[in-house]
Amino acid sequence: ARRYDPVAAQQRWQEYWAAEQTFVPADDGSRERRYVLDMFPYPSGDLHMGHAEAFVMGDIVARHLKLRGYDVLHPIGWDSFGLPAENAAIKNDTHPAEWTDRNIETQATSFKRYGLSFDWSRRLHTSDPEYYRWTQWLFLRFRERGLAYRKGSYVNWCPVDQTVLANEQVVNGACERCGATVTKRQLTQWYFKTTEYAQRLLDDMADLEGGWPERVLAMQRNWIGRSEGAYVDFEIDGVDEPVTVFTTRPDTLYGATFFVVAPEGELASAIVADGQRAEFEAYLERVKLETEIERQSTDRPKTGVFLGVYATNPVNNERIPVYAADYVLADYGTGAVMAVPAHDQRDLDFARTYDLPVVEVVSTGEPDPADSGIATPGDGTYINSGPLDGLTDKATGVSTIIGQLEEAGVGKGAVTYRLRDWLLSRQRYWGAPIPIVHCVSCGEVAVPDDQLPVELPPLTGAALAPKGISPLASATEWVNVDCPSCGGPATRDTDTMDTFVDSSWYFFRYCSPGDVEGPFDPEDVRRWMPVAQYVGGVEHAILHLLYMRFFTKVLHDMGMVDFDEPMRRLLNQGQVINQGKSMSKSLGNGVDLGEQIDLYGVDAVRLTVVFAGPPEDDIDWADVSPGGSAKFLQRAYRLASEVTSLPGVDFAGGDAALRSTTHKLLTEIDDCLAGQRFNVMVARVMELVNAARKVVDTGAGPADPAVREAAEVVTIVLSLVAPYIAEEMWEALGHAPSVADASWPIVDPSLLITEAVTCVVQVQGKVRARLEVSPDISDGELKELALSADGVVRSLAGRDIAKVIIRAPKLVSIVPA
Ligand code: ANZ
Ligand code: ZN
Repeated sequence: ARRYDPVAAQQRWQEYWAAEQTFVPADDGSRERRYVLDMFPYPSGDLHMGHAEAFVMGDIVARHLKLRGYDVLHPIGWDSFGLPAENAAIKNDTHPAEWTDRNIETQATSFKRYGLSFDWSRRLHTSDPEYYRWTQWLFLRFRERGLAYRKGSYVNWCPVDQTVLANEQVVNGACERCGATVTKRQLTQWYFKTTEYAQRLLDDMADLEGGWPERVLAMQRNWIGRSEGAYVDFEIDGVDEPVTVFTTRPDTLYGATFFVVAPEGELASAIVADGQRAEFEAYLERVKLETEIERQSTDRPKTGVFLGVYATNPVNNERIPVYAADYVLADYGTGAVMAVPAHDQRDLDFARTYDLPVVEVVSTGEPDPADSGIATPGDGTYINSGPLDGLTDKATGVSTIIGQLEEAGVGKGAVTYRLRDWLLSRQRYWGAPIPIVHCVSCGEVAVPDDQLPVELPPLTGAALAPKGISPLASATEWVNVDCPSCGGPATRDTDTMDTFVDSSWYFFRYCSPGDVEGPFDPEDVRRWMPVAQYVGGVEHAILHLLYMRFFTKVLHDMGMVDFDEPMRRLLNQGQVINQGKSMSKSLGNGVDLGEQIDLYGVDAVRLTVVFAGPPEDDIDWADVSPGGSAKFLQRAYRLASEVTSLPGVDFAGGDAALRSTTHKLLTEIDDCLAGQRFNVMVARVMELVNAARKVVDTGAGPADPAVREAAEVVTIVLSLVAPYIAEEMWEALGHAPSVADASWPIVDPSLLITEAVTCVVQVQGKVRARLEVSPDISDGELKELALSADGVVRSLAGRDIAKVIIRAPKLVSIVPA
């Protein structure tokens, strides 16, 4: 038998697939369409083991659907804007495109070698002007709908990258990209109004149940963070308008003993009494240096400053002191809280530090918080609470107070969300310029559509170095333009968009590559979308997956797409680790994908990744055996190359036991594919190779048609995981290329019945019938068969039955009355 040579096969089939456009969908309506999508890569160096795992999972799904007869769209492109390219350009005194394009070419070559069934004709790069023209176009459409706007506020600032960050990009108080501690800055920035879609983003998750991992849905739900409660208005001395707080516990209003506002909000500096201003401003300076995480940490001593004014509690007219304290955040709720120290621990800690009264209004049976220092947030009996006294039901307590507030016109029931508007301005170069011009007379003016794209001016090297303002500001010729509206002198907006904007719509573009009329043709999208299967890392559970859902909903409201959710199913593959740890340079435990491929071949590496465990689990490279995978592949190849019957031979005459094994394993393989247990699928293929091997070596021999049937099933199923060797096997079996164009084998249910067992049926101890039955027949089925058997019916001759003893599958004993 021939041996399989991975290197030659890899070369040969890559060329074949490209020349024959094997993986370019027909898109002619002759077959049902399916869209399989991998989260597109960021071009940071060559592909690594993580890519090897992620992309093989999507490839299995795409190849399987194609073999099942679907017209499959499986595109690839690059998320090619972003900071690392810019940092590399500064270091090497080049343009970011240089680093970007070089890495893209490296990755593209590796993707091709890795045997992924991509349609290369739809390839896109988000940094191409022809792509970001439409990113800008979409920004303008969002702005027309009031969904993109500019406002000044304190924003997250990365002191190393010298740019602002969205809340989602701050992880435990640190910059998601570089790990630097994030600080705050007052800046005027562009935002997308994600908050307007908060409730829909929550509600539509119902459609994703079952298709998306539960933990991703939980993370999104948590991030959106819906809270129910009430707004309550408090009069404050010397302030004309009442100040509103958001509370989840309006039922504890009688226990509010002081009032707290966020130090950095506008309110604090507006209401502070003159005598307290100096102290307040000193405090504010300190707070600005704190990180969000510090401010929200519960075990930190509470700090704050009295503002010299009092608020009036609307239900009992009690006057309570007003403080500014850092545990109240400016951008949550209304930036002001009524403090109920008896039932909120942060308020209690603050009250104890500043010697403020603690009034219990819910008696829970636990010690009085004023003595214990432990707040009691639980249920109990209302006390010291006017009309609520004696009541025990919290829901009634809440609704009673809300009713009272609404009647008096000093509050109302309310819902708030933790989700913030999406801050999309970045003070960096390598992103899509914001297509706005600032004119002295006209203000903010949109760049007209026919002047898009606003292309980046060609800056390189030191010109890109972070300086706190966008590098684009230094490109004076680019910045200074005529106002599109009045023709007067104006300047371009110098910020670029967060790269998450680019990745929020790329999947639409794949449906209409190269469209010059719009970001995509709605007709093309209607044909292909929603995406049947999306594959990518769980690190995107919040950022990307929330933003792209938001974009889809806006496009829906614009009438450009007719669905609300773009991805029906989501698979989060695990990570590849080594020796129990993430691979890293400092640990020296990195495994190089290219080296593994050189050593074992693409097929063996892919098979190893798939066989290692369920797709969602992490793979420890220390526990796997690519050498073992390579050996198995040689066994599979040998089986196919030894088959001597001809293609098209009638399988019916083949070895019955092997045929039954083939169809049983195929049933299980189908189940594995449906449940995405690809590792178990590989185990079943291995069993099938062994079963066929036995028949070749010690049974009917290689000419038996059942051996061909088994080898063909092995080849087709293996083509999902190990596409190169599968092509060679398909050819060895005498078929015309390519196995990617074969049809998925169909289970013959009649072959699933395992060797029948003979069941003896007795009437009064005498054998009256023998039945051929399945070994796993149920008692009920067996009884029915036995009672209707000819010999039994004759022998009973209409008599009643006293008793039927069933010992499935071998014996039924009938006792007549
Ligand atoms: C009075 C009260 C009594 C509260 C009580 C809680 C318990 P969630 O559930 O996370 O939405 N709060 C409101 N705005 C805030 C801000 N900007 N910064 C810090 N805290 C703020 O939390 C809502 C609760 O957090 C609100 O209900 C308010 O305190 C506080 F026994 O009001 B509560
Ligand atoms: Zn103007």
